[in-house]
Amino acid sequence: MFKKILIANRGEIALRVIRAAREMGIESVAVHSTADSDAMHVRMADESVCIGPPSSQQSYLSIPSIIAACEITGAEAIHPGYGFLSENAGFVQIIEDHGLTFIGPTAAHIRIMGDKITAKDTMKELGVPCVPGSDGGVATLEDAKRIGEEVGYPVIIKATAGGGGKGMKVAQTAADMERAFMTARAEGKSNFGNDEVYIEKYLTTPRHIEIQVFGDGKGRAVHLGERDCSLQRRHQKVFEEAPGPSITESERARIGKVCADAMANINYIGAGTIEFLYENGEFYFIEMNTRLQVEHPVTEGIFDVDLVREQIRVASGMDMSFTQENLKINGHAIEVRINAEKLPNFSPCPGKITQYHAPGGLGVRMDSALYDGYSIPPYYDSLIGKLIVHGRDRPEALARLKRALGELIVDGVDTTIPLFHALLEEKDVLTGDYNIHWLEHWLETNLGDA
Ligand code: MV4
Repeated sequence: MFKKILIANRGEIALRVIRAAREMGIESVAVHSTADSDAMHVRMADESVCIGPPSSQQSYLSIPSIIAACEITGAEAIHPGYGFLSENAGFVQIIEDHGLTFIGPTAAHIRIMGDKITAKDTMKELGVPCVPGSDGGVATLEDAKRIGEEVGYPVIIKATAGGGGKGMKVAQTAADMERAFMTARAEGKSNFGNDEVYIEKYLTTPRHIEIQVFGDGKGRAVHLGERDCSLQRRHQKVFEEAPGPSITESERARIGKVCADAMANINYIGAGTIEFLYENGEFYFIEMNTRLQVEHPVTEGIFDVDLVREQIRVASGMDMSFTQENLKINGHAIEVRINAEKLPNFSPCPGKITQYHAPGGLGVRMDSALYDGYSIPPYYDSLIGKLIVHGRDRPEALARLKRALGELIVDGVDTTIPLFHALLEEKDVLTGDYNIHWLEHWLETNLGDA
């Protein structure tokens, strides 16, 4: 096992990793920008290294600075958290070239899943059900129109290098194809330097269901059920839960096994998430994320596992501490993302926290790097906390969420807390009857959010 690891991240996820390391008897090294000298992850780690000025580009994304911080402190492995360098295959290669260990998948797996066409080809080959559409890339408008007719409109054109909804255009009819195809290509080119696109049948009212997988890199892999992350605004998730309210035990077992077998087959190592659209009882693969995700705590809640501890174990060559047979779901968990944002438009709202009080009690977990007097810098993501609740069933988790939100105090900046108070009054949220468009419709109707 490692004696010391470096966390190439900030905020709540840096604390999350430091905590797991400490419980394992591993020393932690924080890195930080000059804007984060007073940040909680710097205080909580055993050691810290300043790696650059405020801009992410010159600090949390600066590979030479992070490698140098490892060499200075003697850290043997790097945990990337999520975002920043977590899905950067070049970073993984450089880490390995320096004789260090990346706590995450191989550069090859990151590369495969980072290119959406290659990811889909690979998953299809492994027996994972995919959205019907083009086999691979579509180079010309003629081909695009032919595939549109074959698949049937509406279709969606997606940039192979895309993500976060960029480079994605719906064509409602054949007449719409030229505009959609050209725009998707142009967005792929300008955002990612890659104009290759592919085409899928457009599913109109799906849920976003993602399967948590975990591999040991030696041919063993398990699944830890699904999360329903359908409540999103502009591709930013705001409310996530596990298990999915619409997923039956037999569906979970079936799609879970397909995913676990696929990961075993490719010797996947560490945590991963296989994203599906779910409509009319069918799962359709869209993408795979080769990292620990923001919403991983809901899965930890219902399976009573520490996913970060498992990531560190397998990265050091140990086995996972669970098997598929001893992974059993207990109850229901919900996470809400507390962002420093002003409603109704969710505009970022950095500033000084004049008072912070975290909720507590049975079944409540607050993952946050906030403290009284902390100043949220304007340079990074607006996520300032995650409130995760667990109950014996969904109604109990919802009641606990409402109770815990009532205890939570974040003064000094605007936050998304009022949104959750309002959502917990909605029948569709209480019954779990929502899809990927529900929240944007609700925001338009109730807050006038464009
Ligand atoms: C789709 C889709 C409908 N049909 N693909 C959005 C981000 C990217 N990860 C995939 N996305 C979608 N792909 C087909 N074939 C609808 C979306 C989509 C979406 C997916 C998940 C959660 C929220 C969403 C919001 C809008 C569109």
